[in-house]
Amino acid sequence: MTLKVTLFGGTGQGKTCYTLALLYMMATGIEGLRIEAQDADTATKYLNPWRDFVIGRKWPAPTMGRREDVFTLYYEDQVITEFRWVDYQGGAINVPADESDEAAQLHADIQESNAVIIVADAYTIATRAAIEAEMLTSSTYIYNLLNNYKFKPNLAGEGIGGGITIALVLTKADALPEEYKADNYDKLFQKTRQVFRGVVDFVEKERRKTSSLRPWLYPSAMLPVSIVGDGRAQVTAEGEGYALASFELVAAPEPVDVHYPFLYAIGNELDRTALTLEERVDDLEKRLEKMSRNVLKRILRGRSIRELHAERQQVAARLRELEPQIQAVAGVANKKMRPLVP
Ligand SMILES: Nc1nc2c(ncn2[C@@H]2O[C@H](COP(=O)(O)OP(=O)(O)OP(=O)(O)O)[C@@H](O)[C@H]2O)c(=O)[nH]1
Ligand SMILES: [Mg+2]
Repeated sequence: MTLKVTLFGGTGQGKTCYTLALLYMMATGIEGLRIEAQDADTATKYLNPWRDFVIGRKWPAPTMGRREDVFTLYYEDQVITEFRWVDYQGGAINVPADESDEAAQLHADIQESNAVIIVADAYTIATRAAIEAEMLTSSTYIYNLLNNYKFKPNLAGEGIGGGITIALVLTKADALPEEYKADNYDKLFQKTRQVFRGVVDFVEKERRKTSSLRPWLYPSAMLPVSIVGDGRAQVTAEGEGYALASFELVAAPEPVDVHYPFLYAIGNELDRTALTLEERVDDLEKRLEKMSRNVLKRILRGRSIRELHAERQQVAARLRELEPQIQAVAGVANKKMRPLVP
């Protein structure tokens, strides 16, 4: 039984830093929820670069390719779900699926995901012209991928599996100019909605259509986070052209708010499991058969569509059982996050 969370975003947006901080924070547990890596080696793989960051004050190296690991989410001593966490090199977004295995895999990951965590650099959003920020955060590419694999199939009435939870993580918030932090980040949220308007507009249109009786198909929210904490990193060079701003750590890091987007993603998936339970195998078949061979092969990984359907049903049923226990925790994240559509 696995839930799938795919983390992606443009080059240098802070995906790996966010992952390291999140796994570190959640390893010891927050409000009863705890993440455990599948094996000791996986834990070490994430803890080593985190140690080099905290003690050596060294940022992690840019990601090469794609990295997928299996974790288990616990509430107290109970297993809630396994989840597969996928971290991508930013470049994978900007390449067509028929030209690169990496890109085809990303497309498959998105189609298959229960939730996506989109990582975008708040400092870039705040300090660069909107049109440049769109290119640097890859917001248009991200919209394009979500549109093809999640939005469009759903609009065509091909079943409910098309919905998805979207958590937008706005990284490097510690470095934001004061005016972007004022009024609880009001200016940052405004500019982010402009930069990500493809996604925002889609979610807004869908929201108007959805009846209040059904769980929301596209829960979407954002939150500024920092893995270092206010005043603990300094800009060493402003961004220009393709180059993003660079930062130097000047004090021991104290991560801020990193766990909320993750809890939001998991919590909303619980709400949406009712939809997955309604999904019919022929709907899933119809949807998947339209996909390019290259992408479909990666979604199925040797399983038949029927087997995939059975697995999805199983995850949904299990999550439903555990819903009351973790709803309280997810509720806190829901309050903390800012809706993408105001
Ligand atoms: N000030 C500040 N800078 C950050 C923070 N998180 C990341 N950075 C900066 O952003 C850079 C890129 O972060 P990564 O996590 O490597 O970015 P990525 O999205 O994984 O990049 P690729 O794997 O190359 O696509 C870091 O080297 C830091 O300079 C943060 O919380 N605060
Ligand atoms: Mg990375």
